[in-house]
Amino acid sequence: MKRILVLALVSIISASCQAQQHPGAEEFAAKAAAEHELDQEKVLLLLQEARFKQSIVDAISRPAEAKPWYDYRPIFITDKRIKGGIEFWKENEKLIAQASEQFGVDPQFIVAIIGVETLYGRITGSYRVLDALTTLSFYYPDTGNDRSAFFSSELMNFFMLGDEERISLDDVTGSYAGAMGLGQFMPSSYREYAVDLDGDGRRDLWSSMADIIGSVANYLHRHGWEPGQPVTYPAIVSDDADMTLVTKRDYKPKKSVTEIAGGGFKSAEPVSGETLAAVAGLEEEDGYHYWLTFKNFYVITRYNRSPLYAMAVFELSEAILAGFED
Ligand SMILES: [Ca+2]
Repeated sequence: MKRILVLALVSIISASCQAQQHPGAEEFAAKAAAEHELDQEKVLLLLQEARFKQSIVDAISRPAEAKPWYDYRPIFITDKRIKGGIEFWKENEKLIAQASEQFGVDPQFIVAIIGVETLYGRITGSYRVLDALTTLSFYYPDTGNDRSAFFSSELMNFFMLGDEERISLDDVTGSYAGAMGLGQFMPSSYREYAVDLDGDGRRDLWSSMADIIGSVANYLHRHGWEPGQPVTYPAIVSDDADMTLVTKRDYKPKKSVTEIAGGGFKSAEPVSGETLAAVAGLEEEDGYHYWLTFKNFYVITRYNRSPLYAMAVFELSEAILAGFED
């Protein structure tokens, strides 16, 4: 009897040592219950189990997208990633063809996104998603761009996802930003865009290749992918080009190719004058190079807002396609 008591006491003490009280956790759990019908006590207990991680704060403070294109490109456009993509496509040829057909997305882009995100599943992230989202919700660093509200919303979606997909929330791993599985879906995207392509009743973005491939295709489709249409063409820039035409943030195509050509950025490839485009400037070692970017480029930036990301996906997709068809 005495021994049991001692053991019970030890476990109470160790549990209380491990529990972390995060600022705002109580309000978060109350909101989870009030607005999303989640179990308040369960949410609170899970939050107490979440760990603040300085490494996550450090990582969000220096994203790869802050690099110039000439430093960013070699991270993603490598022989290993191109060959890996050709292999991945061949290994999953039937599923990729099925998803491509069903969702109207060119297959090489499904492959390239999974390649850029996780090197075809080889690097899916080793942070606990619970730690990542808790850290970024309650301890977002002062970077001049406070995204804690975004991560708090993702944390809420993460708890909802746990109930819906029967996911064990305390051991799921992902990126430092909380992106999960081979396609690196954030919890809200997982809930909104993931599909159960293998039909087993669950959307599993870690181990069902059908669900993974289908979900990436559906994501692009739902954001407006136009199959067979161009992503981007190099621009020929005149000396007196209107540099205000160069996009700074939002790559949604708003001006016609004719209008942009009038401003000094002509497409190096034939394209109809009415096509809507934006202009991307990417820094090479010898200065900026410019590109006309179309709707599909914009759709890729829905996956990750950086034009560097979209350009890396585009270049990788071209190299993989060339190798696959060889
Ligand atoms: Ca499934």
